[in-house]
Amino acid sequence: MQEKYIPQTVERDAQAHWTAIDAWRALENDPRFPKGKYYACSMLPYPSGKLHMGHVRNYTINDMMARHLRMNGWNVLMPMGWDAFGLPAENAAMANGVAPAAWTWSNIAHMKAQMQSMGLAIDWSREVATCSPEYYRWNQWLFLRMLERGIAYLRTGSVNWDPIDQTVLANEQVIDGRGWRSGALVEKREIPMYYLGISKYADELIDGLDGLGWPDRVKTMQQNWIGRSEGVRFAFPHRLRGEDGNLVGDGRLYVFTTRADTIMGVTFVAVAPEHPVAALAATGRPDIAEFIERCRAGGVAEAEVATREKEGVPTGLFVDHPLTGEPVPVWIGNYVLMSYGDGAVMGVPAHDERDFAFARVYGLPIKQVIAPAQAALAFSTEAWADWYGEKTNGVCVHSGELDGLGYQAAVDRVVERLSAQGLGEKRTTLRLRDWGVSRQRYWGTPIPIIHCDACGAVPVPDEQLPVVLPDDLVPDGSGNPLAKDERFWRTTCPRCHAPARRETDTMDTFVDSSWYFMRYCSPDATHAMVDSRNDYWMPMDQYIGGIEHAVLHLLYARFWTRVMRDIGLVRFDEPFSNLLTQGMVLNDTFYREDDSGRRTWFNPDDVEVAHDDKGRPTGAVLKSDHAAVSLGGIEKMSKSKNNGIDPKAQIEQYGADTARLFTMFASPPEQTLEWSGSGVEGAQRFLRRLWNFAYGRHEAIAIRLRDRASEGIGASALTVPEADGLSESLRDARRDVHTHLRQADFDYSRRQYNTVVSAAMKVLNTLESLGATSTSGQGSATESSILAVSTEGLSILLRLLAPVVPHITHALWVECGYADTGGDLINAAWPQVDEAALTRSQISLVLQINGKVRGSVSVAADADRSAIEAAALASEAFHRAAPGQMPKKIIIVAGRLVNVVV
Ligand code: ANZ
Ligand code: ZN
Repeated sequence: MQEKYIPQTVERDAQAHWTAIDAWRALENDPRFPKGKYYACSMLPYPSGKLHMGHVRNYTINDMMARHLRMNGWNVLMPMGWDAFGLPAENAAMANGVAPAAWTWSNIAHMKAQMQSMGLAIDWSREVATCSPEYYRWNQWLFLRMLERGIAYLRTGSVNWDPIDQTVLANEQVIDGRGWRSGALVEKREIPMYYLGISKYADELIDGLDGLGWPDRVKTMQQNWIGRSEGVRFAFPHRLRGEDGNLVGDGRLYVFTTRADTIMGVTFVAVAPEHPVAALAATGRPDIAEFIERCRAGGVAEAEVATREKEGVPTGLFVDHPLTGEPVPVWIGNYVLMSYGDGAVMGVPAHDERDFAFARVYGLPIKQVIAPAQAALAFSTEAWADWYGEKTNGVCVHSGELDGLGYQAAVDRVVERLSAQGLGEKRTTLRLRDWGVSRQRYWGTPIPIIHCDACGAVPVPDEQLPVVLPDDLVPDGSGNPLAKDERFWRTTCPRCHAPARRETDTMDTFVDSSWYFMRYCSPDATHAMVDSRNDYWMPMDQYIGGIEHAVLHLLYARFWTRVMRDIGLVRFDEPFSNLLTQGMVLNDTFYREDDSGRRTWFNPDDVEVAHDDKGRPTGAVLKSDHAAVSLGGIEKMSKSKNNGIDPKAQIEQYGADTARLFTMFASPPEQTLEWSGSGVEGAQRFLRRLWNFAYGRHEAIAIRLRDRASEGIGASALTVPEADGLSESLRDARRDVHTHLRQADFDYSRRQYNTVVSAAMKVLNTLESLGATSTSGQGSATESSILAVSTEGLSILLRLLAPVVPHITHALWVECGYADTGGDLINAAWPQVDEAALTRSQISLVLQINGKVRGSVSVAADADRSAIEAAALASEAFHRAAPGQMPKKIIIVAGRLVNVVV
């Protein structure tokens, strides 16, 4: 055995060993694992080429879980793959003139090597890269099935158009009205796109959340995103006619409201700029046309619409109030979304905050129709007060027959009146829109459609799948290169065989991540998207990833799974039974500011920080020039703040085990983690201590294990059969070890890995305190007992730590001889708590005489009152402090003290 801990060799050897025995290949129904399957998976990374600390943390959590469960008898699957399509590859291509395919594959190779250096128990035989035709052909195949069922459909939609990147942007790619990448002012455009009908699944997607072991906040985010709201849809009748002489919308202007109880407070109606009534108003009115045009610029993102300055124009048109028949003016409002409800709202400025703001800008009447539950609150038209919008507590006022009614009663009465006239009914409205999947991008899954002049949009026949994406194109920033690549788009119509043109749009990359975790289960299925192996592994038992995917990715995957279910491919509804969202990794930031206020950020590695005696940072200088830099606070590791720590460098310097130990120890998986150089050093020191401890005893332990094995004792060589005869201090030590083991078991089960590590550290402290034995361990009876307890203790410690620091524990398991009888550590049975070791046979009570501490007495742990009294009076301490005295009273505090009053 090496005297010194050299992580690089230890890790290389352990990894080579696991590879040689193909340790991580997961097999369905593997008889070695009686507890059944456990599928634990991390969200697949985008192959940027470099691991960052967020990855390290994510995968270590996953690995710790996987290894722990495996040792506990579970058949664990932990796969890995690459979310390999998407914009960054195109951007890199433009910057470096290299094809996205080549760039992506070389990044995958780099990242895979870095991952492998972490020693993760990944079954690489199941690796999936979403940019490979074997994978994305099934995106195409399922898309065609969705087309057949009407789940996928073609529609013209209003989309965010980035005029510089020449692409449609998702709402979340529009930031403050500008393209997230280009910074260009986003325009609205109408283009034909394919949509997936996720909204049909909305109820299921909400209701299904109930049974999931997910963080509540993620469930809430999904609920809010779907935004199911119960309200009333009704019409304002009118006599407005279009240029063709017909009534616009059959003489009805529909609105959706969740506050039908406020219907008597309507002082205007506002329609979206894209609404047909707005178009009608614009005929012959250039001022209105100009306003509508102005609204077209700017994103369609809701958050943006909600916060923008309220602006509008009066149309000069009127509709009738459905209950009173009074004329109500129609306005065009920039805060009304065409895509929500009916694209029109009843304006109730007294009780809706947006309407209030709008009415204040344009001086529209504000009519109170709800009185607060607390009579003392007054209403004012000057400023908005919180209670105006309160839904459930007020009662109707100034509302005729509704007066005095509460929310629900008023809504019911209004619905009764409206439906009697055939003007309205209760209605559930969704915020969720169908999923537009067309992207005018090269690096994605080609949409399998052929456009024929005669036949229209014709699906590519299944036997022609996959429609292969050419992998040698280099985008140049001027639109989609597929549209310029004749080899790709020139084809013949599958129906009439005339020359035709392939669709050059590709699919949103969220498609790729919607089912890759099922492909892992049957990665080599050539004739089907998934096969029966998927039924074995899925649903996934534990999914692990960042909170940034709380909404879209998880929602799309849940939808996609249901589509697969409806097509008969799977038999479950929910793909992810449990979800763990790991916290972010943070680090200090350092910067200098130039005269114009522009900041340059310096990597913490290049900075030296001075601390005060309480460890607080007092200042920092750049190592290179020794001049001061400013402290920018602790922030999420990011490129923009240059505060990332490169895992590769860390692993090269300290080894993967140190990086793993530090990230697991520094905080529980779901909390943020603050990077700390001294924390890393501490982790390394602990591993050195562990190594040294084992080094000092490995020969003796190995001999003991061999002797006992030759006596046929085998696996029980790890227990301490002579426990009864142990000295009190050795019994204490065993009790410590088993108590920490029990704590660690509990913490493993609740995934609180930081305290698992601290329990292991305490075990090492205990074992170290036993002292060493001679090499043979055959000396005195005491020595042999110490060796027995050490042998057992170290075997527990190594197993306890194996999931977090698998390399060093593997090496020590072998060096100390445990592997000779017990086999590989990765397959070792999880240590069992010895209940007998936990019970204390003797406990020590503080002895007080007249309330003053005079010493202690040792009694049996289960001693009763009279036994404790007798022990106290017989004790040496009592005779010394109060010789010959008679006790007047004896007070006992169970388990703690005995006080003799004399
Ligand atoms: C009148 C009213 C009075 C409203 C009141 C609210 C409070 P949720 O709950 O998010 O579904 N609304 C309806 N369609 C809209 C559209 N296309 N664009 C913008 N706003 C629209 O919101 C429902 C409420 O959003 C509806 O109820 C409507 O305003 C508004 F004291 O109607 B309410
Ligand atoms: Zn045709």
